[in-house]
Amino acid sequence: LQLEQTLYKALEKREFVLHYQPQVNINTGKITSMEALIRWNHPEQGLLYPNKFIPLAEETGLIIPIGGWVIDEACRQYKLWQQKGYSDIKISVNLSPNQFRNQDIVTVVKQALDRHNLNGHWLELEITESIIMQNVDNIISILHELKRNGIKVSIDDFGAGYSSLSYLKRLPVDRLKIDQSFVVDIPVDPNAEVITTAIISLAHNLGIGLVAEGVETDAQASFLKNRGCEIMQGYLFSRPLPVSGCDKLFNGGK
Ligand code: G
Ligand code: G
Ligand code: MN
Ligand code: NA
Repeated sequence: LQLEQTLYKALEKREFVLHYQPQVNINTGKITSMEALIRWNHPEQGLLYPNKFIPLAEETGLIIPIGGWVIDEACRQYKLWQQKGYSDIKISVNLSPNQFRNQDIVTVVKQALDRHNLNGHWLELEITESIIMQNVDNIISILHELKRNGIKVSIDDFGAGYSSLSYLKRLPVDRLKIDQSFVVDIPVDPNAEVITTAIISLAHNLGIGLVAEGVETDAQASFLKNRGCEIMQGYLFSRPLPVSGCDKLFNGGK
């Protein structure tokens, strides 16, 4: 209960911050995108990770204003990076199912883009399989509307959910993010390798892009690279960083 009360106030007290984790093209070594990941600077408990408060935010409906803040803040920060000349990088933002259900998400996103004078093609929204299974027809029309605005959509934690593969050919999604639960077991678990390989060939054959998540070792990176998955995210490249760390990263670690 206490956390709920302080969560309610946290937005107006400006206690949320975004950290960012790069996605890297293994063949060029270049950063292709930065994923925004929310943290809560709790006055007593210190830096809290999303697993501590996002479920509560979803239960209480606070995810709507918090999620709106995330979209706006990510766009604001991204604009600053663009102005500093860090070009050809995209920004990725995670969305909760409730944001699709209870909010005119297209309007919220378009207003944030307009406010910061950004073209939609710099923005990627990460949705989960659970969003898709709720109301497929409605989701399809929202995704088409996002696409008309140039906005990219990826399916986060792909393979970890319980949705049918048949939706993939109906949905205008740009990328699958291979769930880190598979990547983490490469090369120890042959099943993880088989599943990862299958997801890669599924994406290739459907003409959908790919990102592998949770890449921690060179062995994992070369396994993925050899199978044609060239965009990767994980501790091997960088942990999620506060803005100050991102600036260092863009400037080559100095
Ligand atoms: O670093 P990490 O602990 O940030 O993220 C844990 C989980 O929290 C991930 O599943 C991620 O998708 C989710 N998450 C991180 N930031 C956000 C956010 O801004 N909104 C939502 N809905 N989920 C987020
Ligand atoms: O949005 P998503 O569910 O993809 O959230 C990514 C989560 O994975 C965040 O909690 C992030 O901190 C975490 N993460 C990112 N890279 C790695 C990694 O290489 N290893 C592990 N264990 N976690 C990672
Ligand atoms: Mn994500
Ligand atoms: Na994920």
